[in-house]
Amino acid sequence: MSYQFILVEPRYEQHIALVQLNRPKELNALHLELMAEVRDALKSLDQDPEVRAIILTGNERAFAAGADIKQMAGKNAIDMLLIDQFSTWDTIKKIKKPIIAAVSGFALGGGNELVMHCDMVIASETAMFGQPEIKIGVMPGAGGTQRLTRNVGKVNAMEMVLTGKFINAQRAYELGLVNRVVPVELYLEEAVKLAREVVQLSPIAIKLAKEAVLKAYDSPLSEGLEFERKNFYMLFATEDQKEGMAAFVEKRAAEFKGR
Ligand code: DAK
Repeated sequence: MSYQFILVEPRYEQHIALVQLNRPKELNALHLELMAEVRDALKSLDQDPEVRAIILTGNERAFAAGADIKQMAGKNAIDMLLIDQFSTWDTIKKIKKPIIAAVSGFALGGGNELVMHCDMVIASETAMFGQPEIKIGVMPGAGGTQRLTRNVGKVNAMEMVLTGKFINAQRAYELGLVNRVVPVELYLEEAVKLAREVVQLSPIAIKLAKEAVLKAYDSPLSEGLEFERKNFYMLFATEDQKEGMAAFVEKRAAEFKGR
């Protein structure tokens, strides 16, 4: 597939794919065309058996400064409804392979919401996170009020959503929005290191474990525990479970096949 607004390297490293948002002049503002490409790329990588983890990144100055305000400015409610951007975001939400966000610079509005669709987040010291929609007369529309609140708690989410103020990488770390903060020249490398750890494990166990962790967002504890239990049992039907446990007993490295 060829893309205009993103760069995609399905074989960035063994089992690791890289997707880079690429509208640098516009600070990677997420217009509809770019989001459609992100959706298509992630979907295709999700189906690519060689890929076991995906890194989503921008550039040093911006991960993404939000949805494209210039594209949205003239729209009315019916236009927005008919565009149905939610189907794009819903597809991204359903990607089964782990996605690691490597964030530097601005991650604002839809940019921060896209980060929150990822499973782990490495931030550069220069990263800034925010939901500034309130400053342009609207509010978060791609899950910001819900995911942010679950991630950072009510009062912190309220402060970000109701003032539009940005937080820096260190504060994002303190609030649990990112896994760690590294010097700017290392953020992509650190994301790759994290991906390397994941891709050597059983892809099928990773997939079912990701699904179970995400279930915690949507369900009461008892339902989530039931779900976890079923996925846990299911893994005992895999070759990877036999291989992983045999390798432990035989004191050797496991060779996982994702079956
Ligand atoms: N949209 C369009 N263009 C943008 C942009 C954006 N969000 N952010 C930056 N740009 C453009 C600027 O217009 C400028 O373009 P030129 O004027 O040079 O042509 C260029 O990028 C560089 O930006 P600045 O000159 O402003 O750079 P500064 O360093 O001075 O400032 C900034 C950087 C990030 C603080 C500033 O650009 C800024 O405040 N940007 C807007 C941030 C923002 O408000 N973001 C939230 C947008 S609303 C939904 C899904 C998602 C959403 C809604 C619904 N559904 C599924 C329904 C999301 C909504 C949003 O994200």
